[in-house]
Amino acid sequence: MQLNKDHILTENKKVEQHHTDQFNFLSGQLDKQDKDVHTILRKLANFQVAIPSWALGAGGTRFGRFGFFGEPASLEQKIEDVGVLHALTKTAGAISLHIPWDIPQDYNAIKELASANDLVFDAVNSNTFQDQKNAKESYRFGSLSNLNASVREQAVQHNIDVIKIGEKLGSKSLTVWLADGANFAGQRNFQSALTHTENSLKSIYSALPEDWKMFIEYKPYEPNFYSTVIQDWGTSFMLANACGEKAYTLVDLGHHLPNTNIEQIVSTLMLKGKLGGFHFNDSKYGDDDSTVGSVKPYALFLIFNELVYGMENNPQNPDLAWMIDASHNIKDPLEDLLQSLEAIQEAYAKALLVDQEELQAAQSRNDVTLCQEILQNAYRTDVRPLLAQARALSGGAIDPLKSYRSLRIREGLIKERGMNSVATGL
Ligand code: AOS
Ligand code: ZN
Ligand code: ZN
Repeated sequence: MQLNKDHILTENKKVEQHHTDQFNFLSGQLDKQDKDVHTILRKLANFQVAIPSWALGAGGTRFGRFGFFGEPASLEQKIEDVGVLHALTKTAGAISLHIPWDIPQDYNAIKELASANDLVFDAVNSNTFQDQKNAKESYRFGSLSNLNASVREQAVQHNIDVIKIGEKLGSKSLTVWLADGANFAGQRNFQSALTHTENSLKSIYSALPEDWKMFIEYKPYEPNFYSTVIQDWGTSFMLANACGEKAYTLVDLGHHLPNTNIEQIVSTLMLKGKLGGFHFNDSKYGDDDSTVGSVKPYALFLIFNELVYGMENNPQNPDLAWMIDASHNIKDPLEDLLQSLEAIQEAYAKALLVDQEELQAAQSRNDVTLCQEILQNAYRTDVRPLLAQARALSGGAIDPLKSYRSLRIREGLIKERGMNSVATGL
């Protein structure tokens, strides 16, 4: 199912007049506030977010999985789904693969398909949280942290294999998320688990190509409910420092205990030049994988405010790898991703509206009220016409979700793949 430009242009025609009115009104307002609309539009168009291969089918919980009709059953179909998202939004120009769920059969064909869909390969993800068929060792009691050297070696080797697969596709980074931890108090010696993990990560790091980065993701709990070896940003930061300059911390929004000040974490890591990757989602309780911006949009804006500050003021921090990390039951996954992409761009656009100089001046006068006003004024601006304009200028849809529905894309996918296709790797 490939969307062509005419489909999108026809859809845009239907809403063009309304959009133009909205956009002209907003850009007139922003002009009066001395905001550079063109620069904002350019930044929005350049902001590309990777889609993980596992977000395209319905996920599930241990209580069940309710598949979604027309799910992609192969890597090719996953790439086509991301192609649809990118054609509509022009902001999803990358796919992130998970190995072994997404091992390509024919590398050239996969690369050609990706480039036909205008996609590049983002970070590759290793998997040492599930036992693989025919594997010699089991990860039941951990992988990189395991007490048994031969389990650790298998897990290290898997990560090296993943790097090799990524190299063939043109990926430039490896994301390591470890499920390792303990379910019961007293089960593991914390110090030996951490030491083994550090040494294993160093072995993986030493196999990293010169122009690659390694992202170390942290998470406080789940699937282990008593302790997780890499539980927080501090542990990840420490391990990244121990590995070397190509290793970075990865922040996943769902991986924090309730009310954690994530914007402050982001700011600290960027100051130290160690924020490498970002996984977007939203949550009410834990790693809920809810649609980005659906529960705490103001928190997302505050995080973006720090990201924008860091991108402008911290040359010591590299460009970030942005990704949506969600996989949920119930909704059409593509519609969910369209909503997430919109929420990300919305928070970014609002953060770009914050007058950093004015904020700094208010901060230096300790004018607390004004500081808050500056942030809230930006947050309360309805920036959606900016997003639509940026998309339209790049050839995307003015209203991606409406177009998705009116072009009956899901119906087309069901026709092609059937009602009961099952996404691989879930
Ligand atoms: C797990 O909770 C992490 O968020 C991972 O980044 C990712 O979701 C996982 O590797 C996919 O199963
Ligand atoms: Zn994640
Ligand atoms: Zn997660």
